Amino acid sequence: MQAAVVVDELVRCGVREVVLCPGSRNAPLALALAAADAAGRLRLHVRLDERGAGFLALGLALGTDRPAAVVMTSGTAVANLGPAVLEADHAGVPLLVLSADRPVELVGTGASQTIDQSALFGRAVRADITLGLARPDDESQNGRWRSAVCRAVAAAAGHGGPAGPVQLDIPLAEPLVPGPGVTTSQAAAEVWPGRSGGGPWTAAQAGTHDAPVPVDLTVETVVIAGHGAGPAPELAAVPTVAEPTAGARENTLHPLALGLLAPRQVIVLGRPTLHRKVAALLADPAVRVIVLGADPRWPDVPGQAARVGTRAQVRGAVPEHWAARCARADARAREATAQVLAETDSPTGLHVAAALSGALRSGDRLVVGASNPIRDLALTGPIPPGVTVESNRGVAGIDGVVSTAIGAALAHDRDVPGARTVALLGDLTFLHDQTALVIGPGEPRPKDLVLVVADDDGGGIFTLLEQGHPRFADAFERMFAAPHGGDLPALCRAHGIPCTTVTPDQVPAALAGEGLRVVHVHTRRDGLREMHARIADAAGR
Ligand SMILES: Cc1ncc(C[n+]2csc(CCOP(=O)(O)OP(=O)(O)O)c2C)c(N)n1
Ligand SMILES: [Mg+2]
Repeated sequence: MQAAVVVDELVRCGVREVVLCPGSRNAPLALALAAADAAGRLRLHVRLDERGAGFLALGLALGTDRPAAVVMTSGTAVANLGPAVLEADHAGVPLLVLSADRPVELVGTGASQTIDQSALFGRAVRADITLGLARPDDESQNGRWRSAVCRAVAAAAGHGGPAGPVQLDIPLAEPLVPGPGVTTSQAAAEVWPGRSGGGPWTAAQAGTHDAPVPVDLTVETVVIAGHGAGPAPELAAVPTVAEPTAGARENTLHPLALGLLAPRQVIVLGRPTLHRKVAALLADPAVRVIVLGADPRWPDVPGQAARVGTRAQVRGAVPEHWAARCARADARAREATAQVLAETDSPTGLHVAAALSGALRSGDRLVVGASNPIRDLALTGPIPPGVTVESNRGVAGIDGVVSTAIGAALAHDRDVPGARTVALLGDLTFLHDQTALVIGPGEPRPKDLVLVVADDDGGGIFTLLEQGHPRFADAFERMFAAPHGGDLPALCRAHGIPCTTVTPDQVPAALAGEGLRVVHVHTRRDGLREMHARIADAAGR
């Protein structure tokens, strides 16, 4: 009864995508979810690995813009949600973790698969709610359970603050399956009623906080549009350094162009996560920094922000000489990047990113892995307008990217028939989430998802960081690059996933196809440090 009530109320609250990881303690939830899936009230995805399942739900939430849930058994199964919960916290993604639990009196008794699950995710969750143990025939629990579900969904969706993860812990006692003779659908039908009309028990009213900040545009200004930047049409004329996930922006400025400019004022939208030149600018005490956004944890790493609000109330116009200087610096940086790429024979991740951005079309969804791929796209873009870009920039982990891409693709091709999702990721990122390729025969599969893997046999990004300096060459390969020497096409074959190996210039043609597939590109990282130095040098001249 309790599981049926919880699932019914989740649906009433608008949850449509649920990921289930099999177990015994969560059997009541599994059976209630199976019935809801069969009735078409939600779509269920069954996965073995809870870590990937969390990211799958995160991708589904990103793709649908509404809370998605992940359900697992007790013990380490719940702890495996740590990475996805932290990402959802920092990126503001509505992720509901429904953890089945043992009755509280079993904690600390030596009972199997029993840990203290309350507050397991600490301050990373927006709410951490534990349901009471079901008492037979006590219908007064119906409202409590339903209101708790509504509270959990509202907290995840961002009621009174930013969206984020929520844990709903559900202690369950034996019997964990319905009595003799009762089928899955009969058990699901035996549910205490929700509100008449099919709506939620408690409808949480949405509202917005409006805090305009006066901004004088006659000062030499740039906008830094970071991860999660919202629309800001009043700033459209201001030269903008946009991360790939910031959405389409007008008057974009290549990140390397910043070296040629000395803006006096910076307006930050979303959270800057990528460029060292941007970090240096935001740390410059001579620059006036204005941060716009609704998150109480506004981004201001060096502690230099002068004003914080939700939107700009602009005065004056962008001076023509400033707009022209920015446009020239931008063109210079773009030419320099394209020129060095054309001059470099050995294929790199930058070549793959350049080929890929040129092949994207409006309506595509692009999912990008951390490490070099997102930086390569930022340097080689521009990504065509109408492409939605997702990347787990909350904590910038290389974990869970394949699962996130599958979730985003499943959401995307469900909402937009014929829609394509493309992911770009490194080889280590791909290998880190191998279990994402384990998809059961009856499970919903992406209709059109192509994973483009730039395989430089290790972590190419480290060649660009301090540890990539030649003086650390003796330790570098093993300690940082961590080559795997693996055969990625063979790994794909083991999971029945088609994989083609191509060169960077063949990437555009290789994108065509259907279902889940991999496009594998051999790239090199040995010349990357020198190549980036040449681009930066040419862009700064
Ligand atoms: C979960 C997690 N573990 C470790 C790291 C540190 N890290 C950042 S980039 C990277 C290497 C990624 O290599 P790959 O995916 O092949 O991309 P490349 O840099 O080669 O383009 C590692 C290990 C991280 N960000 N997240
Ligand atoms: Mg790599």
